[in-house]
Amino acid sequence: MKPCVTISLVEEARGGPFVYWHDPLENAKKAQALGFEAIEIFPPGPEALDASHFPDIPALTGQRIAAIGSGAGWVRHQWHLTHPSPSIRHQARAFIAQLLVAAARFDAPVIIGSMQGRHGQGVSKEQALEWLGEALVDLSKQAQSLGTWIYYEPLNRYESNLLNTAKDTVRFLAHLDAPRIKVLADLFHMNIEEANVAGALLEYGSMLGHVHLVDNHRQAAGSGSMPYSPIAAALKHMGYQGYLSAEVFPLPDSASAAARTMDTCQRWFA
Ligand code: LER
Ligand code: MN
Repeated sequence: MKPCVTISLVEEARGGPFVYWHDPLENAKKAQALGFEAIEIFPPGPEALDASHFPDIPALTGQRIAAIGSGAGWVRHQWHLTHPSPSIRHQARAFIAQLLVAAARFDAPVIIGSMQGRHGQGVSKEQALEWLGEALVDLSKQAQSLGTWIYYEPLNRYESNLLNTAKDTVRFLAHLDAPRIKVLADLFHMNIEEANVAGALLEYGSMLGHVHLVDNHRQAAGSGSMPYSPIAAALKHMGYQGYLSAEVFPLPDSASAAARTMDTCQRWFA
């Protein structure tokens, strides 16, 4: 399992759970000094990943880009995949498709978290899940043609009312013809929704593609009360070899949050 940290490039996401902010190359170097061989980027849009805007971090530092977040489509534009408006749903899907192309430059999968949206405002749960499924099938095809992946992230009930648990997520994805979708397990969301986080990770099995490593209060892993021993045992049992990416508040500051994450990775997940 490989430690990773998040870097947000989105001013409108200020106050959000990202370890580092802006200046991707400087922050990647700071993370590297602490031992992080990978970073996860939260860009404002696909153009922010162009060669003219975004440094070739893999070439400059040797670090991998573990994943690219798509949540700016929601944070900046209020687009999502299950919105009542067909044109907004279309814009949401196009935004993610453009990110897939931009991220392919780094062989990086794209995350669908807050862009999944929610039902309500005249949209039934069945309808919203149908739209979500159609979008995932289509985006899976686009990911396949680029040789990359989508990470679908179930959220807690306060952020989405579509799929909150591993049980519901596994059942939903199993019925889709979307082989390029994997699951992103965010321990913060799971700690709210699952009776047993380690057991829920085991339910994902080979569907698991990425992990957001975080403590129960959205701060750095190891600073709260999350039980990492059974979680690490479950991931080891599954043979999980992906990233443990710190999506946490930069508290008390970015450097301390990153260092605490690295300690926790070495203590439980090495
Ligand atoms: C996205 O990764 C996520 O976990 C959301 O809760 C962001 O706020
Ligand atoms: Mn997350």
